[in-house]
Amino acid sequence: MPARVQLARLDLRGTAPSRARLRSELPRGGVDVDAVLHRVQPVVDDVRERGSAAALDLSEKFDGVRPATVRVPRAQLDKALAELDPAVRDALETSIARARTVHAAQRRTDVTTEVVPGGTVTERWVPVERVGLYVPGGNAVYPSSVVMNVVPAQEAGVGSLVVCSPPQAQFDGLPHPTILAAAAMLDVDEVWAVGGAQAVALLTYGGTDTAAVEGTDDLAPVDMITGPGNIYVTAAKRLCRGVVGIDAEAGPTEIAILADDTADPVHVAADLISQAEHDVMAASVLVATSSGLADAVDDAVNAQLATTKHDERVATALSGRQSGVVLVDDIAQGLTVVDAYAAEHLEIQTRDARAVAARVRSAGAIFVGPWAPVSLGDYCASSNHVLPTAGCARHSSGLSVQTFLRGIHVVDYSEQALADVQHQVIALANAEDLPAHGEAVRLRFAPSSPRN
Ligand code: HSO
Ligand code: ZN
Repeated sequence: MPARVQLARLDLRGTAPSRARLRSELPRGGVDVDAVLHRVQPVVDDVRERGSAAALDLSEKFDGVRPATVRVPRAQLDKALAELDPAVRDALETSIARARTVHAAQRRTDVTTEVVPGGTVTERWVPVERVGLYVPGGNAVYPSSVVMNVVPAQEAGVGSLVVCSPPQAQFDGLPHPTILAAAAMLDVDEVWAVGGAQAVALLTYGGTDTAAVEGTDDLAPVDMITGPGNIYVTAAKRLCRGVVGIDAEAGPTEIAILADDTADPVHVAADLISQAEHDVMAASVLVATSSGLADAVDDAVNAQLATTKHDERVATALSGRQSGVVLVDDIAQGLTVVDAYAAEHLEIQTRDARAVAARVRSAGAIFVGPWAPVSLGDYCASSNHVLPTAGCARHSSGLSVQTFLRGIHVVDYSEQALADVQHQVIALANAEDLPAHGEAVRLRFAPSSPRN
């Protein structure tokens, strides 16, 4: 069992820290994606040149297993679903049905604005055509992430979906059976057994799968890649971005809890531990208005560490520089801190939690009051669990139907509507020294124009 864990403390009471100081002093981890780019670039280049043959070689090298084919045969998806534990199947059904509820409500309708009589602009929402959804292997198996990626894409109307997940030696080069079963439940029949940077590259550039039994399959490139992954996946996303769209560069998971003396320390400790369980790099941060609560949480964390399964991983995450307790004077200062931190997940465990939550400006998702732990959001709240990390919630949102839509402006003007604004267009074109822009309008109405 790990030694007693003491969450590092930052005492901001009686101070008015600037935004810059908060950014530099709040607990924060960070992975150095730049440091691995030089190792990932050759992987991307190899897959770009040799397609699935390279991906299979790289799987053998990095995952220790060479799948027979990249594309998982349909029969394997059906088999995984038939063999799925009924309790897990039932839970996934609940998770899928609930996720559909919120994501279906996010669909956008086209909006046409009549700017002037005869002149309209329509914002037309069009789904991305083909999307690749990355589901990591590693420490844990995440069928829930299949749900959280696939459901918004489907509700957005994406017609063509590929789920990618690393091949596992213990399953003869197939991805984990629960991942396959989840894909089957969601009616996704294109699953590729490939992970890491090679998966991102293969999704980006495509290839040809020489299947032993089924003939030759086209591994068509996608338009966009979503889903979290390890540092190599993130580095590959950075390298392929532009050729392909990406959702975000996901970092290790984070939970922040804003709590006052009404919070139950046992619940707070359990929630901090729950996300620390993901990864030794995961971040758990308590922002407390009461040092009594902070002490009680320390005790509760250590009591729960004695029985939690992944105790070493949790202890490492909680002792890391990315985790800790921040002591604040009051809720107002606490809100300044949580906004500066911009957590992936923020729990509000205070008096009047709903009113406090309404004042938060930056978080990937907010969990209000004692009955909305992050674990609920991870699986069954109906919200999405693919959320911005590393402070990116200051400028970005989690996965939603919107992620998979493009808003196309459709400009439709009559002759009169253009005539009415011709002088303004010409004046701006001249001001920018782009007279041909103005000419394109002027000549439509000039006496020398053949139509006049
Ligand atoms: N908390 C993770 C998602 C997850 N948790 C999947 C359990 N399974 C990042 O939001
Ligand atoms: Zn989680």
